[in-house]
Amino acid sequence: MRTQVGIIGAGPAGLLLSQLLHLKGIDSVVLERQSRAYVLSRIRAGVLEQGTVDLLKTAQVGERLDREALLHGGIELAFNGKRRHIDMKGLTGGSVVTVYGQTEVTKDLMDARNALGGQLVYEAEDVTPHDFDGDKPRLTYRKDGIEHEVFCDYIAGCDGFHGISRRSVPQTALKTFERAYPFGWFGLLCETPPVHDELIYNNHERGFALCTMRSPTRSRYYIQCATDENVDDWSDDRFWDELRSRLPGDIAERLVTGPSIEKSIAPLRSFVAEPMRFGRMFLAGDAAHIVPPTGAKGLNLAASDIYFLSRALTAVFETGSNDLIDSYSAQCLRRIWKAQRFSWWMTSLLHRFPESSPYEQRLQQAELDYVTSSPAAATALAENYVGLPYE
Ligand code: RFL
Ligand code: PHB
Repeated sequence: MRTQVGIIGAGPAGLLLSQLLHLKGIDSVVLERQSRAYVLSRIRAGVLEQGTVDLLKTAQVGERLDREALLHGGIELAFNGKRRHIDMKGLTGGSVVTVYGQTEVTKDLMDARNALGGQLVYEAEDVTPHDFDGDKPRLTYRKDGIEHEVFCDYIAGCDGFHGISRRSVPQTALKTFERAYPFGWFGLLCETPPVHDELIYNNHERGFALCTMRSPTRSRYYIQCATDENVDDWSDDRFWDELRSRLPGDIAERLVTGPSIEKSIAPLRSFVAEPMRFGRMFLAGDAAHIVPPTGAKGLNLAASDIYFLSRALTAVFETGSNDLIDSYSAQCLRRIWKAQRFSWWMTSLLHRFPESSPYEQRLQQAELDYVTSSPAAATALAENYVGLPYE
């Protein structure tokens, strides 16, 4: 098989790239290890920056989003039993975020790719990138016991943190930066109305908790948990009791519980791999970087990488100019490191760290008080939360 861009991974990054390239007349093949149903069963992000929404519209997948998504102009921070509102819209001159699940984004992209005859191969085993340091890269994989080969001009590694593309690069060519946090997030999805019309980020002595949502009838809650916690040890009732104990009294009273649709635990990690280009292979999204979810930045960074990569590849194919592929890595990394900083800061502000001293806990309280009472500090939070500009 021959294509222009061979894409590894059918998560939001890979699908969005494939769709944007198609709309520019550039051909691609997407190879995904899992089944379509499995990809759609993963419950992840919920908050989209305006830049992400604009890019999805450019990709012609904004129709259902326009109909169903919720616009949020603020968030709440709760601590010491009090709730404080951060007026993101007011503080940023009108910017809002969009609440629309990653599952829905992925489904819309899959449907759009299928409608346009996109080549998506699910359950592709042993996908391997080859010869990307030369000018004839190729991908190999196995499907239903048969070996396949895809010849291409460029490879996009959009295969997430545990993917093969980053691991195929000689370790000497790669510099990695990492921080693992001593806790995870336990998430529960439920068909009940959200407890509040805005997201509530809760700092509590028993640990962080987040009240978020997918729609007016579907809510999503997270609680900070130990890294070795096991989902099977948590009945729904145990989860609801623990969540309620971490929420301000009036919110806890209003919480509507119900049977869980999904429960999962995710470890929290910060990670960056530099650079993001190796000859004719580019890394994008979680394949190159991970942020803890507290700043809601992971999916949004995957989208901004794809903005830069689709533009760079389009320039090469349309004009033969290498300028944008040459600057791809540096351009992405500037924005990535700012999102790394913000995600680390939000995580530090809101979680209970097992090793933190009474002095550090007082500092955290002072920071919460400052960020919710100083317009300058609140503006810094707001402008990062709604998303920094692409350029
Ligand atoms: P994905 O979504 O991991 O997709 C990668 C795809 O590659 C496939 N794959 C392979 N395919 C072929 N061969 C191989 N060897 C392969 N190895 C892997 C995988 O099966 C998969 O289908 O990466 P992508 O596209 O870069 O997208 C990144 C986002 O998924 C991620 O950053 C976000 O989910 C992070 N995130 C959030 N981001 C936000 O912007 N806003 C949020 O509110 C938000 N909340 C979250 C989150 C992540 C969370 N977890 C579970 C870590 C909340 C949570 C709890
Ligand atoms: C979500 O809705 O899943 C969500 C929202 C905000 C975050 C993380 C996750 O910071």
